Amino acid sequence: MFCNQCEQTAKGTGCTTIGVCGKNEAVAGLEDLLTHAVQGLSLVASAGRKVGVTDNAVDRFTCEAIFSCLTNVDFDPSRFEALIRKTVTLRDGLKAKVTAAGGTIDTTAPAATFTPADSLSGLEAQGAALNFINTLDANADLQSLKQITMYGLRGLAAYTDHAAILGKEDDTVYAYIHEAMSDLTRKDLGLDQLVALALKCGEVNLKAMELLDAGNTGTYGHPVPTPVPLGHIPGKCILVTGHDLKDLAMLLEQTKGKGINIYTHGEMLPCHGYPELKKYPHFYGHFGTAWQNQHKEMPEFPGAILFTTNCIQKPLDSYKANVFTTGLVGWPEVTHIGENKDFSPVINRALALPGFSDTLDKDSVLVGFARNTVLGVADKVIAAVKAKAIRHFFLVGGCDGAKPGRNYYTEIVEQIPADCMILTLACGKFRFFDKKLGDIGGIPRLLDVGQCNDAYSAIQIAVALAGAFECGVNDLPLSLVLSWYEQKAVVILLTLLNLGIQNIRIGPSLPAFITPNVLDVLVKNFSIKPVTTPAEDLKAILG
Ligand code: FSO
Ligand code: SF4
Repeated sequence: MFCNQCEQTAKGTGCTTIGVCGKNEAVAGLEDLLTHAVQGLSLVASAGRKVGVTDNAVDRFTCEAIFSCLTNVDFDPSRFEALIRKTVTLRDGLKAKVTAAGGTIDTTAPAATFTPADSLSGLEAQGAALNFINTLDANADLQSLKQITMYGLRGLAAYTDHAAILGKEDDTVYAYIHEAMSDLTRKDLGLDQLVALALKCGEVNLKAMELLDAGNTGTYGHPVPTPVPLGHIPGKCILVTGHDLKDLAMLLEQTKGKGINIYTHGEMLPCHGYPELKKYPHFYGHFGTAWQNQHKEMPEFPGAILFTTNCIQKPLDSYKANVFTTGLVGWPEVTHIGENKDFSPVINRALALPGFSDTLDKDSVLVGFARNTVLGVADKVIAAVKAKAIRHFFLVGGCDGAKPGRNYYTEIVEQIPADCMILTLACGKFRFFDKKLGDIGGIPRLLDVGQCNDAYSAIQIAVALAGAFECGVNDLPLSLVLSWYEQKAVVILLTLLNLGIQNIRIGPSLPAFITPNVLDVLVKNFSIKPVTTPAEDLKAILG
């Protein structure tokens, strides 16, 4: 196997025998084979669009298949087998429709005519033999650019899938995904064209995140400032992790009046700010921190645990029987809640487990500072900047992970001077989310914008501030200090670059799939820089 798509890749170069994430050789091969098969489906779908043939089932499925290959989503070989077979069935069905409509399908790429083996072991062998990343291009820089787009597509597919679940779709997004997956099979694209393809991924992702924002706020209301307890109360309990608001809403509805309290974990924390979710009295508080601490935290949780999107790690024996997955997440032998979203097995497990017997009074944290709330106090913020009460804004956001170098993010937040505001989002905030950083003129200094996908909200805040100050986003007293781990962060970075945002600092280390020459292009065009030390970076930013 070879996989280097995430930040924790082995030795900073690539996982070759087993993934640091727990992905084994079989699953790595199946992911590669699925990606190859989806390229074939995409070639047909792109040819179809040219003659007016589209198929929503194909569009939705394409995103599910691509999202399944994102880090920490699915580790179950049998689910990949089903996805690969369905890809080929859909491809062949669509091929017939496209041909009947007069379309021409380019079958020179092997992906267009790929035939899956009859057995799971046969598929695993096909996946291993594929040597997928090397099929992208023999030239290291072109391969690197194609990898950037491919990983960006995984993030884009995730957000597109989340939005579609809430009924928000746009054909331009699906069309790009199919076109880009097809383009990854081409060998005639040069450096500039592949840079453009990657930036286009960022552009389309802004649309996908806008759709998701509309889905979340349209269904559950705009988040409002809400204190979230970090302790617990006596009673049976369920812990929900991942990113899916709809799964949480359905679980809250199904647990009404059952004496079960619902706690969030990881990226579900911002859900407490949504009016249509916080209205449930049994939606109590937040337990634990970011995804990489689940082995330490989940054995301590005395109830059932539901994983809704990505971020699953191998469940330890001490709590495996309490774990359930839904949506695209999967782990072999863990009970999966299918599309009917009947959470009875989760509820029954929670009722069978002891739950909390005592009250733990701990601090609370404030969530709910997405665009509507922040822009609601924009006049105060602008006045404070003009009066020099606010000197600078920092967006310290992105992913958390296990590396010791991630202390950088805790330290920089601690060292940012008291006359600066800090916006944060995604799971990286768990390094500092419970710090008491005070306020400036009644506005808390630390504002939690939300999940990783709420980067859309942060962008809207920056654009609105730029409008108010009649300048460009790059001219605002705003610095972005980002952390990355997986491919949703890759696509968000592409979105920021496509918007022309300069001087982004990124860490804790640069992606293994970016070659020195490609990095050079990014540095020259966007002045992107790796993080150094908090003191040095603050000095460079604040002068
Ligand atoms: Fe991922 Fe990063 Fe959202 Fe985390 S982009 S790792 S679980 O911030 O949050 O999904
Ligand atoms: Fe390694 Fe990350 Fe790939 Fe897992 S997803 S195999 S940890 S590079």
